Amino acid sequence: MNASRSVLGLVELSDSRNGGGYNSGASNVLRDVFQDRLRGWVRAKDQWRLLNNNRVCVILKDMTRGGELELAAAKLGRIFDEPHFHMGRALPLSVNAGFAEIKDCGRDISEAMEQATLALTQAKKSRRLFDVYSDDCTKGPRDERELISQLERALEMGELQLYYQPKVHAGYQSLLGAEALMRWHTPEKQVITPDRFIDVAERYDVIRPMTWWAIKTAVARLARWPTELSIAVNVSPKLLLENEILSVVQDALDIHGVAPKRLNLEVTESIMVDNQDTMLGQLARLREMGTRISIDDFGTGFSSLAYFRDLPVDEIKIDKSFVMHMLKSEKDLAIVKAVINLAHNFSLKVVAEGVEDQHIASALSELGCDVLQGYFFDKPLPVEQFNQNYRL
Ligand code: G
Ligand code: G
Ligand code: MN
Repeated sequence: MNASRSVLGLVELSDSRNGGGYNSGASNVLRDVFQDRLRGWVRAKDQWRLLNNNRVCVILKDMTRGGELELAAAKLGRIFDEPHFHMGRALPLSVNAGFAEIKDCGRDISEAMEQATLALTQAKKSRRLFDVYSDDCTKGPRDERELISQLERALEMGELQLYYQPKVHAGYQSLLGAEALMRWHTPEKQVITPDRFIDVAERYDVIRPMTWWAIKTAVARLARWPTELSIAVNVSPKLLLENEILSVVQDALDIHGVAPKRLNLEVTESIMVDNQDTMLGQLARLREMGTRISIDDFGTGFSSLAYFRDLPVDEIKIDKSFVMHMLKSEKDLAIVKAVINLAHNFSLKVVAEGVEDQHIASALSELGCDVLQGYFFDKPLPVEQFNQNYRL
């Protein structure tokens, strides 16, 4: 593993200050100022080239992985902090940058160029100074151990956040609550979704403190939301093999004085694969405490009709793979209908996930589905945004 790397950066001067553009005289001046200041930023060993009047491509050589890129980006910000004074007028300057690692050292930079463009777009969209492109193989942890220690640190440093995706009443489309979905905001200002870390976290036990954190955070949130709203937290089946979850849930509810029925725990069907008795026992205890239990991703695992008879649960969530295509695929529609009817016969509520448009929402409502969740209503949102959208 090489300790250093070359990074391609795109730096763009924004020219839309004060609502409009600069006049052409000023924009020529700015182009010169832009280049002058960039010269104060790059090091002798770096290469750079003007792509157009307000965009440059930079190749930063020998960047170590220990935060050197972030330091360089911070310096870029400082260099453009001061406005430029032209004929007695202050011209504000502002830049955005996108960075990407050059994997194929020195030869083909077109891929890095594309990735840096994506990062730049992302940075502009989110009004950040810079963004760094990442995917599973470039940036990010080299191996699982590294990911685990990063996750442990992330938890300690408060880098994990719960995003909230609304669950709405199928008939009235009114807000019933939300599913809490974890996001990791890294110091490099990336937002990493759980598909990149939950599996590994489960294998290495760090899932335990992460889940306890999620439960406590969700319950604390419930204490600040109207009492008719609920929050669902995803719980890995293996945590049902131990008693600890019982006290974590009970303590959180007691501390915040939250009614247990407002906390929903989502578990996948795999609870029925191993250690059935233990898991069912724990679910029953959680339910006796008053919390609600949902079976998540229903239909994708080893679904068995016996679930309807044996599982101490309140709600079934039909997996989005059936819901998303139910208006194009007769078979998916048949599955959705069957699950709704069967669940209702056992007095279980049915949630459809993956509701992406109005047609699917109406169809589900007509089929008697109880609760809807999906991009049609909202993506998982940071809590501030959720509160704002739903006036909480
Ligand atoms: O938005 P989405 O990409 O958020 O979630 C991807 C998957 O990660 C889902 O299957 C979801 O169940 C899982 N997930 C999200 N947040 C958590 C969490 O807090 N704990 C566990 N165990 N799984 C989660
Ligand atoms: O816990 P579960 O596996 O059900 O997690 C829900 C996952 O589904 C999350 O990754 C969430 O971001 C995603 N999701 C939620 N609504 C939609 C949707 O309408 N369409 C798609 N494609 N994914 C969705
Ligand atoms: Mn879920």
